[in-house]
Amino acid sequence: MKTSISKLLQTFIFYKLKPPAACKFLLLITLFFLINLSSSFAQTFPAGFSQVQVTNGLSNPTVLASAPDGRIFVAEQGGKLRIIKNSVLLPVPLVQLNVNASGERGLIGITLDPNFTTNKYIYLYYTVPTGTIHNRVSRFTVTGDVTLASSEKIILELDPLSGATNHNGGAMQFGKDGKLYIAVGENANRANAQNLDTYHGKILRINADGSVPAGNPFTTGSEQRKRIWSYGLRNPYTFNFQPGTGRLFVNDVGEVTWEEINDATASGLNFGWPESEGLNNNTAHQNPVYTYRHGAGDGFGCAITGGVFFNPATSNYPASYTGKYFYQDLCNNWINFIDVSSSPAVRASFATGLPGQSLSLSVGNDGNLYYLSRNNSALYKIIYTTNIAPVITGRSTWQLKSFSGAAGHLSRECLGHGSSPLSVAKKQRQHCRRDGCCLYHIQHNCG
Ligand SMILES: [Ca+2]
Repeated sequence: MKTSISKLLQTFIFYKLKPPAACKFLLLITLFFLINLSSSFAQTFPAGFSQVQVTNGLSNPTVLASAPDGRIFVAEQGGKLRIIKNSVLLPVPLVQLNVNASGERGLIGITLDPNFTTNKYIYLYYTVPTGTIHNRVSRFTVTGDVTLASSEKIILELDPLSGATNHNGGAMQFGKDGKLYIAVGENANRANAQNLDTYHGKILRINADGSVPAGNPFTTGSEQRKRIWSYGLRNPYTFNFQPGTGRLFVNDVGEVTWEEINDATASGLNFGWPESEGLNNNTAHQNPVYTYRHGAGDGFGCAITGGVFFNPATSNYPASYTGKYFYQDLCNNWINFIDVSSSPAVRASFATGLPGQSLSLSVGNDGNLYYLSRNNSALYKIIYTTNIAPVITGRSTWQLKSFSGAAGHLSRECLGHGSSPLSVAKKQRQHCRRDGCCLYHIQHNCG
């Protein structure tokens, strides 16, 4: 954070303004512009939106989770669960697991217990490196900024993996029903997706202790079958429940043509893989809510790596974004959103030119979108600031070295110095740029 901000604040322009003839109070509007050093990404956002790097220094990040206490947990593929606390990446991981991190394996899933504030439970999805290599879901208990490995309680052992190291899934989240939903990839064996006697290629629904809950679609047969919620999936790397409605959207990474966003709210649905992909006429298969093609450019891609309903408890984003489903792609460095109130869902652009290999798009407790970039080993948040045109009403020789702030409060402030000995009576932010730096309206006593 400190590094990124200092980089952003290296350049400014200030205006010298002459005082009016008669003045009890001089209203000084100081305007400055920053050269956006991240412009090499040529990022674009809607007016008022900009991106802030929260931290870098993450090693192959795979997924993030926001805690109610404000901490952000980021899983590193190699087995460390890192903590970002007050925008600082703590050097000591919350927990470090011994994992197999070949290909797409490793520490690839995290979710917090709905009662995390009181029970401190987190659930991790990782690849067990010894014996028969397989993915496992375990619960750990957090104590402060530490999780003792000895607190591990194994919740569910998934089926053995083949030699293929890809298509592991990993997403987990509790539903409104208090059940734990788990996304499992088909382990690069497409037949797994339609085989109800393997966990591979499925969305699972289990009790928090791993047992089979009431209400699943298949009530008899193998242990795997009884835990299946939906099937016909290839690599559901991420999914998300809509707050309030409990609507469940699963982002399924496609093969060579289509990426899918599937509505898995209802039980027992077959999303078609490998018999179909994208929109199709097979009535046995559930068509995606939205599907986009592989290819170059905004709206096209290679692998859907994040998707989230934008329904935060509070946010300063414009209300028009509430209820939209934001999603991202691994290859073309964009974030789009769809309006799911219409059918078919309508796509809209949101951000382009983002850092490469972005994933785990999430809504933070502060009402901002967050995501990870593997290329930059970094965590980003997307902020919105009101866009009020500056009005220059006075002049002075005040010099601003730099100011920056986030919406609603002065989160970072690097005050410069004034060449005139004026005392600031009131400072009010007027406008924030997309790079996170703001213009302030400064009223000071000139008498
Ligand atoms: Ca499908």
